[in-house]
Amino acid sequence: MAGDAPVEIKHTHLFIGGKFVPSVSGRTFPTYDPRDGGIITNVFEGDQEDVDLAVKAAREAFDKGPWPRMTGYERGRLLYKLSDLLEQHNDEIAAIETLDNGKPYHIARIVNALSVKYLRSQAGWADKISGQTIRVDGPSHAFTLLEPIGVVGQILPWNFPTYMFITKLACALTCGNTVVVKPAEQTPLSALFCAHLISEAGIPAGVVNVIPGYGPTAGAAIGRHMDIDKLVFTGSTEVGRLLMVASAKSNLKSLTLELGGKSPLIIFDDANLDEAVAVADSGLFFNMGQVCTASSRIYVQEGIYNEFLEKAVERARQKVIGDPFTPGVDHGPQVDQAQFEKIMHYIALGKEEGAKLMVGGKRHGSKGMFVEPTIFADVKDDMSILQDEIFGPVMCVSKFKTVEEVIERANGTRYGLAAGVMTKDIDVANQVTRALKAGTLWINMYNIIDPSLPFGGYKMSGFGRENGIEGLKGYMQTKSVMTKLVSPSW
Ligand code: TXE
Repeated sequence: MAGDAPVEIKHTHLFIGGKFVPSVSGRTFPTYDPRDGGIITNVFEGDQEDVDLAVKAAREAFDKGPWPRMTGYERGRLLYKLSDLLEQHNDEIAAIETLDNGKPYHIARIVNALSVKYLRSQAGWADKISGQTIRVDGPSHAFTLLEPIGVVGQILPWNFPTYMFITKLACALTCGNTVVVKPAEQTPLSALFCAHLISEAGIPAGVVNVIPGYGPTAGAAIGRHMDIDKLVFTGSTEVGRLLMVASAKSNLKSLTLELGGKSPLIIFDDANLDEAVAVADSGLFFNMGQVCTASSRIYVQEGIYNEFLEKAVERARQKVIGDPFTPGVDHGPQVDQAQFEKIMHYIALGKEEGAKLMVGGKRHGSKGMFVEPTIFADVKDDMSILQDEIFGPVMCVSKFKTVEEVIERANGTRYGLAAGVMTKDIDVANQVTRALKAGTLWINMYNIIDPSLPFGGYKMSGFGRENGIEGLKGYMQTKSVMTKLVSPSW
């Protein structure tokens, strides 16, 4: 057991057909504590054969089980029960997440509570989603049925392990689908803990199956499976591309892809400066920069550029870095060695390419995956640190003069997940909002999300939307039905 772990790990098996089982191969893999790199525990490692078993269980639960057949009201009731259980166990789940992922414990508690809100919000739709009656040209009565798609594969990232697990389940289950989920190999523990609550809530066996394992094995097996009807993925653009190819080469399963981002936050001269500094700070440094919507390109208008930098640097210096279980710590370790090294590589590249290092830039301490909050100024548009997703605590600040100029520059990456604008001028805010190519736009705020709002990307940040009623549509298919009428229609 690594470090000082204030939570006992009870679940390390795969969860298939309502039971915790070992992997077919008997193999396990370690999951690491990012505070010191030590092994927390070993988890059974799923592969193709385990995915096959999980898909079989999910298929059976979909084709023959009560889940898609029960009324929406009953399904919603079970999901509310699950919400209550998740809420009751929030402290324990948050502790598991902090141990496995490294985010400060108080943040894990807040984010997990937010995911319960998402579950409740979606569950409320369970008995309200319905098709339409449609007037057609002829003596027919026509309507549409909204039906669940079937067995859904979900491949998750490690940055918000519980939130990702719960919010993706919320959409899929509300509509009556069954699922096979692969948590990220870095953070399998909280999903396995939640699996036992899924049984306890009375959600039938086989509706949710959890297969921890690696991407190229368990993940790829989900991607190419002939009996998975839909695939939902959050992760890198590179793997998103592989999954599209896998779909094309297997059964053309439909995809929702939420991929990387390099989101601009544009701060105009007239913005409230202190507020702008605070928004930029949390927009980038929240969760140690491991957020798909992180404001990783900050464009500041020339009139306040120097003052903004001064204040942003001061704020970054004040961050309390340390053990994420220690109260008062707001900056923990990155999730693993690979991410740590990726970030250090980009910091070196930033210096090499001529960006001005204002603060940070080093490892914090001598063990664990801690990176100092880092700010680069005078970053040019063609530098790698302004084009690539670093996914770490590295703020890149650039100066601009005019609205037209900054719109063009802000749109100048392959990504389009989110963007923000800080100004008191409503006309400028409207102009920027409409001109930016991004799935979410924030005005005078950043990184605030809500269960009712659809979420997803433009360009290479992916396609499809999650959450809200639009998110549910991605988990349903439409059947058109016509009935012959013997009397004329009106
Ligand atoms: O992502 P991967 P990684 C970005 C971020 C980060 C980079 C790499 O820039 O630094 O991606 O992170 C599974 N077939 N994001 O390597 O590999 C994998 O097991 C099927 C942004 O962790 O995309 C895990 O469950 N699945 C992002 C999931 O994909 C495969 C969040 C994500 O891993 C697979 C995470 C394969 N061949 C990373 N290979 C966001 N949008 O929030 C891997 N996986």
